[in-house]
Amino acid sequence: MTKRIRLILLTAVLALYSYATAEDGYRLWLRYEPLEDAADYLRQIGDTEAGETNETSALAVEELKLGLDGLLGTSRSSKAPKILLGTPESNKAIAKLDLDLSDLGEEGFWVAAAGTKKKKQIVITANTDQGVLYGVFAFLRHLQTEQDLDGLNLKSTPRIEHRLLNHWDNLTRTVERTMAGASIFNWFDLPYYVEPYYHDYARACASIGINGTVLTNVNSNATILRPQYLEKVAALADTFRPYGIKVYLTARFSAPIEIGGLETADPLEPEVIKWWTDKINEIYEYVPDFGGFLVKANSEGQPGPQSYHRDHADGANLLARALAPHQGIVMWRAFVYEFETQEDRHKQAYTEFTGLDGKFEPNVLIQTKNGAIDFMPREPFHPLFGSTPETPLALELQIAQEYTGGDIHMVYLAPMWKEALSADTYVEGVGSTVAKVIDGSVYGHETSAIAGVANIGNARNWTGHPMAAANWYAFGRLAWDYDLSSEQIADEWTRMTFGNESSTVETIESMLLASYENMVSYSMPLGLHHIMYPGHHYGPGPWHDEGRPDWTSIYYHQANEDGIGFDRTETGSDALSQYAPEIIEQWGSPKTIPEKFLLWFHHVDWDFEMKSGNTLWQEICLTYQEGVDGVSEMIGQWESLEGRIDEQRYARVSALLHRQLQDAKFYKDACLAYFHTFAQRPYPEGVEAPEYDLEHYKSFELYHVPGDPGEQW
Ligand code: GCV
Repeated sequence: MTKRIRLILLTAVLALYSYATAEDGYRLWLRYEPLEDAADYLRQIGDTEAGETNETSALAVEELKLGLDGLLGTSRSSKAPKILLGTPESNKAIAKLDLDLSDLGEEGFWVAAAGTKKKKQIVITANTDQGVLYGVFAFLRHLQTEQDLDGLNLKSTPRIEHRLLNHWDNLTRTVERTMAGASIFNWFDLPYYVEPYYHDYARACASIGINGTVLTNVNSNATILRPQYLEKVAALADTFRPYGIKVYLTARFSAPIEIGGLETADPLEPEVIKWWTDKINEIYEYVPDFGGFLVKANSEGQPGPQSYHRDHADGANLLARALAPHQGIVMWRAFVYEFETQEDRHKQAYTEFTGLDGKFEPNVLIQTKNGAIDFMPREPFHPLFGSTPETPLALELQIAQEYTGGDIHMVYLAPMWKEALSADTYVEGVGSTVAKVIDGSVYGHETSAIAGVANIGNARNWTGHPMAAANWYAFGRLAWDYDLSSEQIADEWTRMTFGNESSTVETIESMLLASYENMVSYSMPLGLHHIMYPGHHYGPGPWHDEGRPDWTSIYYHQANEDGIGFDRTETGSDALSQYAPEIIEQWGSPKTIPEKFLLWFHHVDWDFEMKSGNTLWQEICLTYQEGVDGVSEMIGQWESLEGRIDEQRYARVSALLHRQLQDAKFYKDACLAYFHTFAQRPYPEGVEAPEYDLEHYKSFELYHVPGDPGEQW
């Protein structure tokens, strides 16, 4: 072998080695790296005594071993307290403890110090094996984040029954509005080849309590319902089942025509009813625990019952009746609006669905986005929440960052979701929060659901941006317990993902927690909304005025020489009247509305005096600038971590933050240059005036933006 070949071989081996050992993000928050205080924990954690009965309990045992071996090393002292793992049925030692598990339900868990002073034990138990698996993840999280074991007592049950990811994944493997690569679902290879990473996906979901997944895009055609595809769905369902994850599909309303050979999809036609009943029975033959359907109907070009002069209740009930014998549910989306109608888009879903309240079958939930327009960086909560006493509402959040910087910007979304969840609808008095509407407690509904539009693709680290995994994590944690704070979730995720070194943790947490407000400030501050670039939605387009009015920007910001903002009070579209009187009173005046929603509900003079004493124009400019400065600060914070973060993640986040800064500046400059044409007032001190004239920003185009549906068909 020549010297040169030896060198090449050596380089290749080294490259392979560094690839294999690199911190590529694949393990997400389940890294189980050795703990600094391992010795201390080892005195308190001994062998595991498990009751093992089925696939799920075997997973719990395996996960616990994997976690403990990673965090503490593989040897355990026989003198240290034993871990008793299992249900009272599967583990006699736990049965002997005679614990009261009556408040844990089907999925709750209890992880606690047990035994006597002399014979200490740790018990991880639940009523079901699924609960035990959740308990294991909770225990490992406790250790991974270096929490104390003294007085260990983690008892938790989920607040919401169905906690789902919604994949906007097409069968072609493109993914709508996600930038993390192609779809993780390799349909062509299924069912013959089940990718090993499907297990890792399910495991990650289970670790944060997600218990369902909708595999297909709400805009998908009906192909998924063909037998050839149902076989593939069954293979995924079999893989996910042991992790407690049910599969759901989207149901294209015109399926009876598209794949059934019928001439109509009219929900009241007997042949259509028969077709769906047969189809649903067939699905259950493939997937006995199939969760049900998610449906986008009569929205953005999708077919639906209104095409046959029927209403949404007729459509949803058609599917619900056929699913009911199998315990399946229908999540019928409230995201419906038409451009033919003159009504403010903000008002349409409320008008539509409050009118149908009481007409839905009990296994129908109306799945409603957090706000009435469309996952804008900041929206007031959707007025439908609390307005359908007879119908359970599911909350739909978007984990994918369609309007919040794609997969390029570091934006931790928990604060946005907390804002929606904790918003008070006042429908049944103070404290009727959106969270309590969706968990069913406000109106006593038994079924409850929450959905997050997934930000996952086949990127090696699942979410593309290393920090975007925090949003997947936060969604799951909030779906389980919406009372967790953004800070706590950020703390857990950071420690699990980057380790427990205190200044690293503090720095990353501070970046995460500032990131949401920064993004709102540099993109759509003070209640501005829907001013993004059309089509791909990445970057600004406040000038956009072509095509469907309700898809333009000018429809929403209404800027003119007098001022800016959408008047949704009595003098305008009156969308505000869809909220409770307490809200109308507070939000009805530009003087009393929280300024973060000002331009959402009011058309305000450029010289309107803000709480800060600035004029509106000055405040807009200063807020945009603050957002940009916030990103610069994040860069400084990140750079302070150089050498303390593995190179691979350090470099990727660094590069992305620099791009984010450039984008933030562009957003600010483009919007200010455009709004300045109306405001015609000087830029206040402290604000960098746009570098170029408006034409420069208007003429800038991005090509082939990932996730843009315009690129996919
Ligand atoms: C899946 C917005 C998005 C669409 C999305 C739609 C929806 O309009 O831009 O990509 O379609 O919302 O939620 O149905």
